[in-house]
Amino acid sequence: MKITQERFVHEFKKRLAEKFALDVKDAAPIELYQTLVSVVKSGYSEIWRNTWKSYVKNDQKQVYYFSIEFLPGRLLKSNLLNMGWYDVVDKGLKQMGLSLDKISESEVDMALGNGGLGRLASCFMDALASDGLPGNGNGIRYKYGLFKQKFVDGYQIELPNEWLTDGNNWAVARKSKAVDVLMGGQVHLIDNGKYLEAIYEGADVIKAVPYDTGIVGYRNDHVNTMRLWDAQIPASEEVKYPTIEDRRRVEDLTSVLYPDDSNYEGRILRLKQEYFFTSAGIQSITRHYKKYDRPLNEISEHIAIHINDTHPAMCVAEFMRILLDKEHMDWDEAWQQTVKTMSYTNHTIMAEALEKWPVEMLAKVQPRILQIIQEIDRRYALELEGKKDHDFIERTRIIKDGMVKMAHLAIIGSHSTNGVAKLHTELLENDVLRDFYELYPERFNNKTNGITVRRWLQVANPELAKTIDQAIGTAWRFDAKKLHELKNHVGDKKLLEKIGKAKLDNKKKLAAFIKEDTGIEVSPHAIFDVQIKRLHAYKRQLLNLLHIVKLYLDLKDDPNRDVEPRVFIFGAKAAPSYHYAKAIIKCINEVANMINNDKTINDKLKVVFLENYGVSLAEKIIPAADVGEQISTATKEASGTSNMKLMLNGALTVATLDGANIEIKDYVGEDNIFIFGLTKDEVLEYEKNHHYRAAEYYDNDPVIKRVLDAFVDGTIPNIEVEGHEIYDSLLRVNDEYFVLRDFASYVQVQEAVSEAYKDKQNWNKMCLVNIANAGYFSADDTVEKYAKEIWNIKPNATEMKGKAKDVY
Ligand code: NBG
Repeated sequence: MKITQERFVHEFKKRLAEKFALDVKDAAPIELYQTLVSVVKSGYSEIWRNTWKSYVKNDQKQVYYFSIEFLPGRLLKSNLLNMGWYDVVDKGLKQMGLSLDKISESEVDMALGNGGLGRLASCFMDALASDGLPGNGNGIRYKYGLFKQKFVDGYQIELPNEWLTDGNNWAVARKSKAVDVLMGGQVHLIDNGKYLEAIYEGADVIKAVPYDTGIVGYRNDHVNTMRLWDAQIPASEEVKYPTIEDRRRVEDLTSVLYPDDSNYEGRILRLKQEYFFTSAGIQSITRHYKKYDRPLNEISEHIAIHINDTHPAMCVAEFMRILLDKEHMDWDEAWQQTVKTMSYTNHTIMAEALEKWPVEMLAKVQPRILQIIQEIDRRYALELEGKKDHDFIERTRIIKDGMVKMAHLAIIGSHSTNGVAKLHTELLENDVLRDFYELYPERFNNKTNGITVRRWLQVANPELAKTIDQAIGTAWRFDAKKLHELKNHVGDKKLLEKIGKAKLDNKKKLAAFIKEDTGIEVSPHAIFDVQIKRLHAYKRQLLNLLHIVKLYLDLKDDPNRDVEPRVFIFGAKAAPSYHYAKAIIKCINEVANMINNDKTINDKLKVVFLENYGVSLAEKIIPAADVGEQISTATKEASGTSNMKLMLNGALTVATLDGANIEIKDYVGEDNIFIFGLTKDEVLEYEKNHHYRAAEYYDNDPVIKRVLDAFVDGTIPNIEVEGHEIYDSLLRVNDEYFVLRDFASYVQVQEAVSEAYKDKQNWNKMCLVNIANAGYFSADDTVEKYAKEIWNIKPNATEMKGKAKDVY
């Protein structure tokens, strides 16, 4: 829909009157927000319909991206930008005395994920649409998103995140597209003379209702769908659930994201969720496919199904179930189609995340799926007999010692397995999944992660985006790689100054937010040093904290020390049952209290831990960051994506040679990044030979000793329990993540950071080099590679990209 300022204002007022019987001046922010959403939605609804129709008309191959997490964040600004409406709406709202920024704050983040995995899925959704590719999301519509984090006395408290209180304004419920998912009970296979019929007895029938959200492509008249499933009770089954409690048992299936799986009940609920959204998705895909009378033995030429991490691995078995039980295909043909249709991404080598389910549990949740997995496993072992030795088969089979290994199911049942950064894929091939790589070398490939430059630069950092436009024009807004043209401007002092100015303005804004949110006063002229990600031992927020304590103790010794003032900013949630991570949060908060209230250090150090880290908070922090901390133990972080977002916004990275940091270093060059710490080979060597002795570092390095003692000798107040826990984890449990081993090297590189910051012009030049290279991590390009090399899907024939360029 073509929009002008006048038309927008007219439409907005009309809808506000219709919806709420209000004038602009009487409307509350949430009413303004809901009105704006309805205008925006109507602006793309026709394109949404047409996009879908064109897929059908052109019989286009589509990909379905199955992910147990999606973290879209707020959609308002990003939709406006992608539709090309941003400026018109911004001005129209101003004309009515309103502010887009303020209205946008009324939108509750759609926080249906934990961290990198979910955010990547959402960046990919945006990129699929912006590339004009036929791609659909498939996930769960949790009633409660990731918990809301509060700090009380420095401790993390988890509150429910009721994101649906005001309804979700973007999604459309499509009750007519509901499907039934069967769970529990028993199954019998009966030979009816023609085929084996699966008879279910005592199974629960759950109605899966899809909620569709339009995913608007960037200025290309293309809108895809993210489909999230809700669990309800089918009318036919209502009598089975007479009480509210009974009903709740069913509806709770989609209540919370990652129910606490520290107990049996939590684990079984999680497994049910996995089957629920997998089955609902596969059923709706096959139902749609059949509508057009296409032969099922060609289905892999028309659809691709992507298994995002192991949670949707049951796709393999569910797809087989439909082809075998419903379509009566023979096993070999069904298997061939399944393997050709499925592809899988691994997102971590941490053993805890490679899911395994007890056979007994799967039998309870879906006995037919267990049967099919057992048969896949049996045939797998049979086929390898005589070709591979016994140990190999036992190591790689799907079911072993009463456990079902979901990663093995995903690899054996798909034609592609990829890692998410070069190093990660190399580790999969040579170490974690070595056997499978030996068996199926052609299935393995790397797809380094990417981010959507639209949200993370154009929306989050309009100041910098404009500065870039002035230097190199606007083509980068369509093709992020073009940011590399900035490299021709490294000597442009005016531009460097402008980049510095944009950063300073963003820091002032963040400083104001910090003051309002926490009461802490920080100077925008200090270095803003940022670590934002999930709290996990391997990500080593603790290393950052030890360094902060060192700097503080140095200042206590000599308050006049010449140090570059720094503000350390943290954002992180810890899993509710992850005790150690919560102890680290408590310690960071207590160190922050101690430092921020100590007048003797003349504001040279500040520590700010912002509550409730999520996509929207990240959009405030990242544009203001000078330094990004990417300090995981080498080999442990599969890729990282905040590293990409931060560099894109002109932050310099302090990094170990881990995940995508290595590729960042290769692009920007060693002079424009701060590398420290053990390498992959050194870490692997330590892990193999067990000759690391953390205590030696404590005994031999007086700085380490002094810093660690501060955790247990009362120097840092209020951490009697947590301080000891951390001290013990490093010295008695021998420091699993080599924090002490990397400490000296970390301190050294941080000194180099402080030194570099003194020369502002050179610092800004380094920022520019980082921005210029960040376009190589655009999700648009990453997704294009998935499309070509894995899914074999093509953009819509009448791509609008070129056209949109002209109107910009
Ligand atoms: C995470 C990795 C990150 C990676 C994201 C996206 C999981 C299971 N894995 O390093 O830890 O960037 O996935 O690939 O959340």
